[in-house]
Amino acid sequence: MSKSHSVWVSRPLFPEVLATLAQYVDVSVEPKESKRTPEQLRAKLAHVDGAIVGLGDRIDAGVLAGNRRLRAIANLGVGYNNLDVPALTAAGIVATNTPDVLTQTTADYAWALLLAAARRVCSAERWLRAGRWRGGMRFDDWLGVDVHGKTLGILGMGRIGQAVARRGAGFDMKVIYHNRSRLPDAVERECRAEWVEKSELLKRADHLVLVLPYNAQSHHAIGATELEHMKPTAVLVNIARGGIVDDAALAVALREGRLAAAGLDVFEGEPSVNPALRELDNAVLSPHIASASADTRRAMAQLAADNLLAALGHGPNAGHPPSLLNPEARGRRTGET
Ligand code: 8YV
Repeated sequence: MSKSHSVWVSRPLFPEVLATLAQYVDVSVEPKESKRTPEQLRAKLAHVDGAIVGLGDRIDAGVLAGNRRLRAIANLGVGYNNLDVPALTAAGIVATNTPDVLTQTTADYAWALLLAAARRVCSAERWLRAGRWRGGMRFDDWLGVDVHGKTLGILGMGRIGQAVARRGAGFDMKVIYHNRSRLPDAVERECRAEWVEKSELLKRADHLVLVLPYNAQSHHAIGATELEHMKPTAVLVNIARGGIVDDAALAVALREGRLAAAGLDVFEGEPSVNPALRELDNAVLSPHIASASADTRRAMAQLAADNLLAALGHGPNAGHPPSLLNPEARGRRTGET
């Protein structure tokens, strides 16, 4: 029997999550994730009440133009720079994201990249797999840089930045951070983190982790000038967003040995990756998987589904999406619960 609302899911999701949706609404799911043009997105959204989208789906005023039906967009991610929230709000469309459920898993991955890049794990593994470990290895081969006991810098100190900072204690690290607003004293104490100016962060950090949201202000927050101020023994980790780092400038710094290594999970223009980065042995590269543990991706998908159902007036949270980005959008569309 057809239900009162229809939703579109822009990529395959966990079957149990789709089953939750299907209890309340008609669901159409794309068989694979793919980059869609604004025209394709407009067509997909034209005849549905809600949608679950991901970071590759850019939902802006152009995509929404002429759409009189859509009432809710649930983003699969805590970052939502793919959503033009003011345009959604103006159109009376509720927008949600997936905070909290991915904080610890994403912080773990920052450490995975930091350690892998600092200790050359991936290039050593490539070398071994290539059959090049035949004895005669020198005692001073494969020297990396230490992580323990060093100063960890964090740019962006929201939930994930704080979770990265807390892990620093286990490695006996001093933690310094820069954020637009300073954390309350109690949180700084708990994270054992000291606020510093950005220029000082760049100079003092032995290793630097980027965890800030992407917007016009954070575009190329780490560019050629910033890289010049970092230590040549430093590792740079980007688990935030492509575009926060000037990837071309980073590739030059890594090639010239002005930075020891980088661990990158996000890229400008991903899924394309700057070819200069792909050629570098001192760059550890992964395809935007910081939140990708089985438990966390399932929890993100479930939260997106819960948000969408609630926004459309279904399920235990009916009318109250757990992670609403634009409360001012509610009630603007006729017929909304
Ligand atoms: C992605 C993320 O959503 O939550 C975010 O902002 O960047 C990630 O969790 C996920 O990797 C899918 O692209």
